[in-house]
Amino acid sequence: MDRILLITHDADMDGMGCAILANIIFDNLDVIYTNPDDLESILLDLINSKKHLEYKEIFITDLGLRNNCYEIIESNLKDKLLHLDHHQTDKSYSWSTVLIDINGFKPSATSIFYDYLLDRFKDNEILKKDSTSELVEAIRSYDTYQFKQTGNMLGYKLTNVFVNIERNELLHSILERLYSNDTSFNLTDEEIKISDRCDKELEEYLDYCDKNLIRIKFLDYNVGLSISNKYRSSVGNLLSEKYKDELDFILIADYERESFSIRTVNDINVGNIAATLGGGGHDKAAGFPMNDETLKLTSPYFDRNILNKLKNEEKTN
Ligand SMILES: [Mn+2]
Repeated sequence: MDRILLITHDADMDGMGCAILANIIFDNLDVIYTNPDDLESILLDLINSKKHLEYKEIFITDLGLRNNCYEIIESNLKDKLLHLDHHQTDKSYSWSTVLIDINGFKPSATSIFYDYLLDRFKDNEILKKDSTSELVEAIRSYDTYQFKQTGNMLGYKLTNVFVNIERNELLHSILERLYSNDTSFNLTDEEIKISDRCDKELEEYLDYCDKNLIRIKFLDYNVGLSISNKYRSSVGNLLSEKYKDELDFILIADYERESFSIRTVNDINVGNIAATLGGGGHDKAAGFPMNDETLKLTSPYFDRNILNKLKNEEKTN
């Protein structure tokens, strides 16, 4: 019973960064990629099938614990499980370390897991390499939006690669680079090409969203409504920056996910606005569900009819 299980986030490089680090340290490793909504059923399956008994240690990284996850772990897994994360929570357990902000420094799951492993496996040569810490910092600064201050674009480029390359292929290619290169972490020529292509696509998409931005009164705010389903953070941040004097925030109607996102660069807490509409988030970035009540607030510019029409168009394309 020397197997290790890592359960990590499937959506981005921060979740995968934890899998990369675990691969460096543990030989008998299983990895499950998932999202916060599905975590509870994964834990229940693990316990009901008694598979959890096969593991010496279980790590959960980059996943906020929702629903009954805290209770399930506390009653069944607390002796062998460690939860390392950076998503807001009001619960606290001895087996859970959640770090969000340390005097303005924002950790990500990969950086928290890295610090933990470095402390526990002090002599691991791969972990100690500059190229490994460079990779960790790139992932952290992109995942926490601190790349705006640090100017570190490597995490952004890696994310472009992440959405275009099969996960295990990318994981092994990154591991190979960490094993062979001591001083710096570099993208391959192929990855640079992929990232440049994404840049160009994004630029065209932002241009399209800018041209189609609808000015509306939303609650009591002057708002730019973008009916779009891709790159919501880039769309929201860029358009809010461009129209910061004219528009309080950018509201993105994401018809694919059936949710609204809010982004602003202004001094407005959009997390509070989203909370009054059944959602939540941070002060500059938040979201709330698309339902009859919230659709009414953007009608007639965006309503059920437009939503259904767009979803049908998407299907036939
Ligand atoms: Mn993260």
